[in-house]
Amino acid sequence: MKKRLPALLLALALVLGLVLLFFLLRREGPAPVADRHVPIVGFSQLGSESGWRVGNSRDVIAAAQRAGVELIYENAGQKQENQFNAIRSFIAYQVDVIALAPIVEEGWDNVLREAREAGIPVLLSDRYINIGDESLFAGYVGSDFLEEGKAAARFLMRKAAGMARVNIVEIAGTEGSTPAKQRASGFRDTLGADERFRIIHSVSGDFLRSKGKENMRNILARFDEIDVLYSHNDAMTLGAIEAIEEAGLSPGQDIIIITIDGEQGAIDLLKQGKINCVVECTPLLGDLIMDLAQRLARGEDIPRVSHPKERVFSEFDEDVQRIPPRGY
Ligand code: GYE
Repeated sequence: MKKRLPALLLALALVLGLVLLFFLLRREGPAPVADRHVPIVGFSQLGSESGWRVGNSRDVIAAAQRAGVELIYENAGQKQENQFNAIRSFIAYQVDVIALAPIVEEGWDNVLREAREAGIPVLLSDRYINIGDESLFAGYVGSDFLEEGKAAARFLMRKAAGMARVNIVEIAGTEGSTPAKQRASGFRDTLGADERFRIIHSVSGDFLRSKGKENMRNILARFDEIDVLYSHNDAMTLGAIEAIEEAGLSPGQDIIIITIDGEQGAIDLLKQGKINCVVECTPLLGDLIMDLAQRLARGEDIPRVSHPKERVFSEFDEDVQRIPPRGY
């Protein structure tokens, strides 16, 4: 019995020493594992349909590198089914945050419920969704498309002052997508009850240059008196302008051209007088996305909606020739 006492004391001292060491290391030692963890973000991009989209992908990838975020990038090639697959793979991989640029508004309930069950927050970027339970996503970062449609109409009202009749053709974006829906309704809301403005034809060009050209060719064959082309994005506008020129008409003169995005190609045509108005929609959302994703990864709340600052470029500006390079 007596011989065991020193051994017990020694063991006790050892345990005390270890406990002390543990607390010392905790205070001054390396950061806790949770703080050192590099956030992993799974980004489901919807496709590569336009220069805007390509610029958006490039910007998100660069912003992730700047922010020290590990990015898993999946491009769905314009198919919602592929976005479902990407999200499910992010869940299997146990990413910290899912960033989703949804191609259309409907159909996300099931897959977002799966993300919720896995405890992974979802950040919407670029486009919005229509969903019964809005708590299935944490927030949205992207443009105010309704305002873009309104800005397009405000330009037209100014440009058309003194015109007795304004026949408009509209080439719209992907059916069921937020920008296509809201750019159409914002435009109509602002033109309002003024009967001079008549939208004589509206067709979807799926945000693709090739379909912009094809649609415009058909429109020119079918209608004689077109005063305005309102096109939902620059890619389709560039295609439509090709068709207008092939028909022997002068874009910007014979037909007023209003477009949305602000790609370099469209700004160049504004400078040449072939486009009359470019409503800016910036794809440079990467830094904003990374900032919000990092906050979500830390378990913080984020604003429900974040819009970037945007402007309108038009022939009414004094300094059109001095618009700096756009970067997309
Ligand atoms: O205007 C278009 C792209 O969702 C805002 O999608 C985006 C739109 C953009 O293809 O060029």
